[in-house]
Amino acid sequence: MRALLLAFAVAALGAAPAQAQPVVVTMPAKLFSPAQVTAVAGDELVFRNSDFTGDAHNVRADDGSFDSGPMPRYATFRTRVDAVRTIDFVCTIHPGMSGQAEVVGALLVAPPEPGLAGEELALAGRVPAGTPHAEIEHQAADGSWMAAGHAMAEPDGTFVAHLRPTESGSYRAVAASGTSAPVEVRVLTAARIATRVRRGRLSARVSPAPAGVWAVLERYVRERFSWRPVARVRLTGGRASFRAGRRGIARVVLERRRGAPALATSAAVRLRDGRRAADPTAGDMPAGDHAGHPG
Ligand SMILES: [Cu+2]
Repeated sequence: MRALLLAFAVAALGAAPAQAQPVVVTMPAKLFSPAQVTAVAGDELVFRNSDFTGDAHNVRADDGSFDSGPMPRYATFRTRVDAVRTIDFVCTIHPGMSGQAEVVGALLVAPPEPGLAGEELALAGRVPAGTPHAEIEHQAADGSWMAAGHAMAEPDGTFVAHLRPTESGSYRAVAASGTSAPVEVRVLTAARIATRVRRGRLSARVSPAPAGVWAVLERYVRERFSWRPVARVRLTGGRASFRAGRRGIARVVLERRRGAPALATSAAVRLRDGRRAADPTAGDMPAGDHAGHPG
């Protein structure tokens, strides 16, 4: 079931065919493989007798909604599943040869890796082919579901919703056909970057340490009044190290890929002694404490 969901996610992120997707179950021996499948309402279940021994099989729904009749070797049986429900099916020839199809109104898949708070995350999913869009809902602390986003669906019902969650939580997709099972979206709290300067090297330590992130060394260029990236390394075990020299002001920025918005930015430091420096580009920001507020 998990592998199937991931396959859906990949399908949702790639090119989309313009029709409902087949959900394939093979019969490689006296068993259904996979024995548990998830289909979206309107999908086609496809059963294939792939048993090389030459045994005939069949497939019959317990609720009487389909019956393939005898299926010789290499035979295929297709049936559309429209209503949201759980269908138990068996091969009547072989005792114990059974499986289950869960027909859902919507599917949602969470990213396998946690993101950072505030970072854009893609949640792939599927609604019945021809459904124009899916709503994404987030579970609030009191257990109620709140609108969290919206995704346009491809003609085949696949969609990708882009969210910027700030904390871990449960999400689900909602369409006219029904609601997906909730998925857990994991979000790491905003990363903090500590820096240290020693003998012309600037070392950065990031916690919590996200996976698949680049650390970028930026130098302040006075003539341009701006920060400029000068080196870029993979963050490994939460650490990155740069040859930075001993002059000027530098800082470290985390990014998911080149040019993506910064996930976190360190304080600016003087390379001469590693002391914290005021960020020269933040000069117009209110700094320090105010004596008080009027009124
Ligand atoms: Cu059988």
